Parts: sequence; C-alpha cells; structure tokens
Amino acid sequence: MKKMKKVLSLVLVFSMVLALFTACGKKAPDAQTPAQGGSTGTTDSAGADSMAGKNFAILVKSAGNPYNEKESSGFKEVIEAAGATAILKAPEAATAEAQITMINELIAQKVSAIAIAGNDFDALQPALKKAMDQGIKVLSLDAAVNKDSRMVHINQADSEKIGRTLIQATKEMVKGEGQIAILSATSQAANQNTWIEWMKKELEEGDYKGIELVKIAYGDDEFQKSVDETEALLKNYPDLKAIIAPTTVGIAAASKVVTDKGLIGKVAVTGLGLPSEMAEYIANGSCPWMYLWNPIDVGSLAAYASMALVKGDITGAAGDKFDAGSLGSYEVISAADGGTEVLLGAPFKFDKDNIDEWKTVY
Ligand code: RAM
Repeated sequence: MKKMKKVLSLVLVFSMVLALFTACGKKAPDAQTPAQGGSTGTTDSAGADSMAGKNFAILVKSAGNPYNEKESSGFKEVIEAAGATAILKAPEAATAEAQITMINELIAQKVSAIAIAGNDFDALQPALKKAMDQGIKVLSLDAAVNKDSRMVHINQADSEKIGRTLIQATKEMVKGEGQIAILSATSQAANQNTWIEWMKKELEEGDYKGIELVKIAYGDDEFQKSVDETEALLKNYPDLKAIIAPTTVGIAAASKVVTDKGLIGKVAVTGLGLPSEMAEYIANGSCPWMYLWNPIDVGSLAAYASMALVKGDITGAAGDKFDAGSLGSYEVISAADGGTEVLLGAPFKFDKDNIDEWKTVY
C-alpha cells in the first residue's frame, strides 16, 4: 500500500515536472523515471554470499543533517540486505580534517570500501590514496573528491542543469528584476561550488540584465550559522529580492528567517530542499518552489556501486555497467572533472501542488 502510494506519487511528480517545465518553455532536466526513484522498500539480496562478513563504510559531510542521515539510511539498507555490514560515519562539523581522521580509522578497520561525501575536493587525497593503496575501494557520493582520490563518483543529478535551473527559477520569482544572493554550505564543498559555477555561467550567458548577484554567503551546513548569514544578507542588502540556497540546511534556515521577519512575498527563497523540512515554507509561500532528488537513493546507489567495485564487476572506468537492484542498471560515464561518475537521475521540482505527497517520503 505504502509502496503503491510511493509509485503513484512518483508517476504524478514525473508528469508534473514535465508539464511544469514544458509550460515554462524551459529545457526540462531529463525527468527521473518512476522505476528509478523511491526504491528504498525493495532491495535484493543478490550477491549475499560473496558480501557476507565484509564491511562497507559511508562517510557523509557532517552529523545532524537530515539529508546526510537519509543518504546513510539508503546505503545501510542495501548493504545489510546483501548480508554485509554497513559502517556509518559522520563528523561533528563538515571539515576535511575530521574526515581524514575517520578515513584513517576505516583503513585501520580494514573495511572493503569507503563511500565519502567529501568536505574538500583535494585535501582528502593523501588519506584516500592510502586507502586505495591498501586495496580499499573508494568512491565519492553527493560531493565529489578529485579524480585521483576516487574510483568513481555517484552524482545525484546533472550539475549544469541544477545550476542553470536555479537561476531560471529565481528570475521567474523576482520577475526579472532585483538583487539576489546565494546562501551556500561550506566554501570548500565541491557539489555546491560546482552548482554555483553553473549559476554564474547562466547569469552571464542568459538574459539577466535586471538581476544582480550581490553576495555568496556560507552557512557551513549548520542551521544557526545559516540563520545568522541570512539575517546579515537581509540587513546588508535591504532591497534583496531572492536567496538561492543550494543546500537543504541553508534553504530551511533562510525560509524560516524570511517567515519570522514577515518578508514573505518580498524576499523569495529557492534552492535545494528536503520536502519533509520545507513543506511548511512551501505552503506559506516563503519558498515558492524548490528542487531535489531522493537522498535515500543517492545512498542506495553508492552501496550498489561499492559492492560492484568490491566484487570486481566494475573498476570505475567509463563504460562499466552494474545492476543497482530496484533502482535499475547504471553505466559509469566520464565526468567533467576528468574522472568518472554514475548519474542517479534528474532533480524533481517541489511546489504547493505536490509537496504534501512528498513530505513524508524524504
Ligand atoms: C546539504 C548538503 C548536501 C547537498 C544537499 C543539497 O544537505 O550540503 O551535500 O547535496 O544539501
């Protein structure tokens, strides 16, 4: 019953995403097919024999971020269904130093694989290379580490589409006029930085004469810091018309501040948000609409890729193919940073019409 509802809502969102993008005359991101989303209820136990007794680690950016917890839960479910052990790690703060300590602990534990959402693109290289030199399979998910620090990256959605879509959405929200700001995660986060680069490119290349990007602020994926940074933006730029937060922590904090200060309708918030955290802000109009993918599926796909690397089914080279259970089959492709990646799917658009269907899913 629950599964059926999930499938139905996926079909609903799939058609809405297409309809909405088409209606706006914008290039739609390749919409995620129902078969690729919301897969968490069904994992297969294929490969259980060969995986038994092995330890698979996931090391996310930081603790206390529900997005990261959902990634880890998707990872754990798939690993345990295969008869192996999942080790879930999350540092207190989203720093490279804290992750390096944890990588060294995992090397000492002789885990079979480490899936990491990197807090820095380059700084983890010595630790991750050491892991790979000892036969540990290393992959990144969510936030990539550089190509020499990983065998493959699990990318949640096309970075260019995320960046460009967020600017196009903001233009629509501010009716083509006004100052806008970005509230990001940490200044070192590779995923946010890539999306911001694409936002800047869209601003340069498109028709955005009336729009001025005044500031990029960093809330470090900490709720209170993101609140403080939002308040500073509103104080320093009293004419600000929109805040783009490409982080689930930042978008919720910015929406709360705009709501608490009575600025709904004056300052629009958009970005990447968890439906469960953003439903109230989409309902009250502080965030007219936003985007995201299924973070549980990001973790699940990383788990399937980890096992495929350990089994030797893939090496992480472009053209490698592997089975990701109910998520479907995936192919390793070349990534823009010179390494390789696996692309989960397309982002969904969440607005007043569909948010209630999603707020209980993730
Ligand atoms: C935050 C994290 C994560 C990112 C999401 C959108 O939770 O920074 O890395 O993918 O936002």
